[in-house]
Amino acid sequence: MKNLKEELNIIINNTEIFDIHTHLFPSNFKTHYLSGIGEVLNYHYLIAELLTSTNTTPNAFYNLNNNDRAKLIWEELFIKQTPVSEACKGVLTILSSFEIDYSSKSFDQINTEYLELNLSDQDILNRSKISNLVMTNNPFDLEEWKLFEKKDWNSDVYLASLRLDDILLDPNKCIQTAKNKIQDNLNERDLIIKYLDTAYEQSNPVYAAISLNKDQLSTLIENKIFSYIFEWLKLKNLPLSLLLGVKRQVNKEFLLAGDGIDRVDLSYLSKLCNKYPKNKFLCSCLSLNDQHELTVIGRKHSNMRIFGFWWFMNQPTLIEMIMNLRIELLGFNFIPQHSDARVTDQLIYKWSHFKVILNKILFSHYSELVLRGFKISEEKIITDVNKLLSKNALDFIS
Ligand code: FIX
Ligand code: ZN
Repeated sequence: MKNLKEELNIIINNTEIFDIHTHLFPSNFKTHYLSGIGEVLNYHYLIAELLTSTNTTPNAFYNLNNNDRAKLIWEELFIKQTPVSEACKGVLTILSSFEIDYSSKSFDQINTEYLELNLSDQDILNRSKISNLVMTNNPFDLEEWKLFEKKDWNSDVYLASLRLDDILLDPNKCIQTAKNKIQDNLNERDLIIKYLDTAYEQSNPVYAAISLNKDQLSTLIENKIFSYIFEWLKLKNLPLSLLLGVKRQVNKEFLLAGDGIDRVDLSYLSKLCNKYPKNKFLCSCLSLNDQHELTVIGRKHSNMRIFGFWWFMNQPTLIEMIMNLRIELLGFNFIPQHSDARVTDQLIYKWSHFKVILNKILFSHYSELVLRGFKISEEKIITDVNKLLSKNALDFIS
């Protein structure tokens, strides 16, 4: 084998990716599809950075249109300040990957050059080597759910997931939605299950998902509706993805940029895995505090699979440390990353930044094996990288 680092680079860049959690929609779903450098600059990670590092008030910011918001973010974070945060670097990665020389240019100039690229969503998926991605689909958001009435998009590439947060946040609204759609005299529990059945038939989801704060996690196990949902998920062989440790709206004025971290008690995750041994769980935790315990839980329950570095965890320093820990405790038996992309173009930076870390980490682990006389072949690396970027996720959801 040639130089290990170079070999790893080639294999990582040639391996197809299954992106297990995004907020993307196909381009034909025009009301929800987000793309382009203006939308990239409107990312809520950058909005939070703007609102906490400049004199711009949330009110003044949100009164602007999207174009003016992007312009302001570009001026404040990229021209007046040094764009050194991970979210800022992401924007620069996207621009430089298309060889757009952004230095001393205004947002309008960059936007014009970017629009001239005329990128389709499939161009971006091809460039990032994404074979499939999982959307976030809320069956109780009827506008968003209209996607499944349309047939002009590729459901082999864009896979569905059923986002169930609303059942905990607003059960009455969900029951009403189910009642309107099902038109049957069922009790509330059966209405929800029947509605989920319909949603399942329409969307063919690969998992259901829910994000939880501390209290929601500790009470999920005794939640009446969810006890039936767990039964239903088991029948459908559908994993439940648990996104743990978000505290919504710690600063309400920031809107989508105002969510923070909550402290969760992961013993409830273990309890769920034990109570529902035939159900499958995916899990990602938002706080660094929970990562060690989560990894140990990953060694104790074969019906739970750790995935990704969610949101505030998606920082290179944390990824490197925690991914090493995961490998040390679990081998390659976890799903190391998801993009959480909201704008299609973000796939470029989310995955290219991760690949740099993956290369570094695999290099150090393989080097240690070589020191112990283990033979690393090209074939072995291809198998491992494929597991990490695709197969582990596919196997768990199938
Ligand atoms: O709940 C989620 O799926 C989160 O990923 C989002 O709500 C969050 O706003 C986000 O974009 C994080 O990356
Ligand atoms: Zn998400």
